[in-house]
Amino acid sequence: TATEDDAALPQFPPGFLWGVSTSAHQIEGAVAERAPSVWDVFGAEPGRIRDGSTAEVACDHVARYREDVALVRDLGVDAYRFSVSWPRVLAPGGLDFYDRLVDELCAQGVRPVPTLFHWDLPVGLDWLERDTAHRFAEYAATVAARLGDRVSKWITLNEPAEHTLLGHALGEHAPGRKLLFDALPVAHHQLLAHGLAARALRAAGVRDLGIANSHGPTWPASDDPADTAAADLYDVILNRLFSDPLILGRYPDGFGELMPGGDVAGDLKVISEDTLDWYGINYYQPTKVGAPGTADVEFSGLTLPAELPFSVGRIDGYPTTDFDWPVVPEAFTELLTGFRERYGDRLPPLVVTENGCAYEGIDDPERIAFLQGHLRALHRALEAGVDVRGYFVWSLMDNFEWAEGYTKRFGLVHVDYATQRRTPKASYGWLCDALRAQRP
Ligand code: GBH
Repeated sequence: TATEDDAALPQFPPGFLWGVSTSAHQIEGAVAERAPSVWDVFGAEPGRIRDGSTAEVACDHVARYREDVALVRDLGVDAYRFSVSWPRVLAPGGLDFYDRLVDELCAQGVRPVPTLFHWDLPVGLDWLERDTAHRFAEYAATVAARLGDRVSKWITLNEPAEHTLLGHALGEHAPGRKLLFDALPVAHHQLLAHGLAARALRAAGVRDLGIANSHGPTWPASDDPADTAAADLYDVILNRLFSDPLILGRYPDGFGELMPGGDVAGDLKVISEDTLDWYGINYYQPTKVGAPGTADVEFSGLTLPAELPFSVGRIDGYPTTDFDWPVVPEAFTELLTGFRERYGDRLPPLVVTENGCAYEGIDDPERIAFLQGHLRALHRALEAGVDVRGYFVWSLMDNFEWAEGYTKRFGLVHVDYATQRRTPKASYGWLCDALRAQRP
């Protein structure tokens, strides 16, 4: 029928990797069984988390991982992207949990895809310190030694850009620093951590390695040169500052000089030489940027300091999610084709490591429309010749949404936090059917 056609997705290539994503701090709970992280400290400070909640229990996933893996299996995806909590690995026996999780995933026929750092830095470490990059590489080797017999696909870091911006420049995330441009060493040290960890993982035999970076097109507020210049700068800071060093081995003009360490050229070799088998993109929305003071200095509920050399404005004319982010699938096509245009043959295969939206409700037609629109947009990029190998929905289930606490729900599965009851949403059923239709 016409309705079924409307619901259908175009056919994706054979071997395209379908998955769902989560992260440790957002779902695990069981905080007493691990070392403290900067998010524990930050989350305990009054006023930091919108609903005054903590991630102490979250989805109680450490206790309920079997039920959660069954939900992944029943959804019919190939892979599950989760993160390993560095503070848990530091605790005695801390790797045992990931050992059990990986065993369970393998037993249920789901491919484990661990991310080694998703923002929950152990207390005592600091990304302003270069040494943290070396410590990260040692930690990566420890995890690979334990899980590498069953895990082939690895991700080093999640969104170093957001961790730099929100955690160290604007103070909206842990560790809560407001350094503005003085946060740049945090970017460099995370990139160096990726490079050093890649060396350690290569030595452990890893041949399927990626990073997950947040990216989105930057739309200038107008054709006015002041606006386009501000938009270019924003694009450099949020996008190219991270993708250029990884893919081209150099920083955008003017930024290498601002980085710490004395041998930035040497570091760039470590960052870029044989460190990626594929490049992961987390996409949520485009951003409209203008000269300072031209747009509202408001983005996703946070007010940008007026001294920044750009301002971020509302994108009108599109539906919005509960986060107030505009839903713009065509910007996803633009982003993916833009990567291909910018990097050409130097671009590794892409994997979409996160894409999703916040909406209330177990009956969630908006999420179905979002996913359908974005998967069609991804398919258009494939047709245009962009090599995209996989797509992971953020998120498997509702979880602790950082500074928003439990007020934003990104899950395909609803979580009732009072009872920890999991209920698949309408979007879960839709994706399950859509994936079945993809199978030969
Ligand atoms: C991801 O980060 C995280 O990896 C994940 O842990 C988190 O739960 C998920 O997304 C949902 O938030 O300039 O107004 O357009 C967030 C990705 C992308 C969010 C850029 C803020 C900019 C807002 N970020 N976006 S705006």
